[in-house]
Amino acid sequence: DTILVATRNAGKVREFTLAFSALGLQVKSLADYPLIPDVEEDGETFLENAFKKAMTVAEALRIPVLADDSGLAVERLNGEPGVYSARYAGEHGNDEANNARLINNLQALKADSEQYVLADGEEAVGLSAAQFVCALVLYDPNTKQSYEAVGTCDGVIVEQPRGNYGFGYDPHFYVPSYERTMAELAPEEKQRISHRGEALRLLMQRLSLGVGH
Ligand code: ITT
Repeated sequence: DTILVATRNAGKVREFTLAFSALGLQVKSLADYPLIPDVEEDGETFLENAFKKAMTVAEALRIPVLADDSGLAVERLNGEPGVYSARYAGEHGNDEANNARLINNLQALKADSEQYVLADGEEAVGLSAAQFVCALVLYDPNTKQSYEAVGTCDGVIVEQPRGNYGFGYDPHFYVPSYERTMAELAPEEKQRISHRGEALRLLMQRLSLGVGH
């Protein structure tokens, strides 16, 4: 069996593939449907955007679709970049440019920084508390039912990037309880504590209980 995730983000695809393989499900993404146009993400919340992505693609293909809208909310930036996380450095930005903008904006505040200990005994300069958010919507075009879930993960933005796992803002997202950045956590570990992992577990619960809209 397969499940279609309406995303063109390769990092998300890797994480969903890992999560769904445990359930014997194969993941397809919009990389397998190059003719589906990009859905404009003009919602004010992660859930609105996830719903729009899931419904648009599901109605076009007439099959159930899962969509993920996610991002980073940074306390000292009043919740930015939020729903603009993917476009923080502009429409044609990439992870590297987004991370550079994030660190520059925080350094420009010249706010007090804090020291955090890393697992190898090194110290990291913490610039602000932050939260990852992931909104998931599964939409079934046959019943017009949708199932939603939101997961969060708390951390600290650190100045120096560390780690090679993950994607996006992971190298700058320090998880205090692990004394590592999200990019230093193996995929299975990230899934256990991440916003996406939490949202997925909640979604599965709601699906099995039939709690949809
Ligand atoms: P799709 O809309 O095609 O799914 P996208 O990359 O545009 O892909 P979003 O609009 O949801 O997805 O933007 C998510 C942004 O937040 C993007 O910049 C990601 O790098 C970042 N992000 C989301 N989840 C993350 C995670 O687990 N670790 C690091 N960064 C993450």
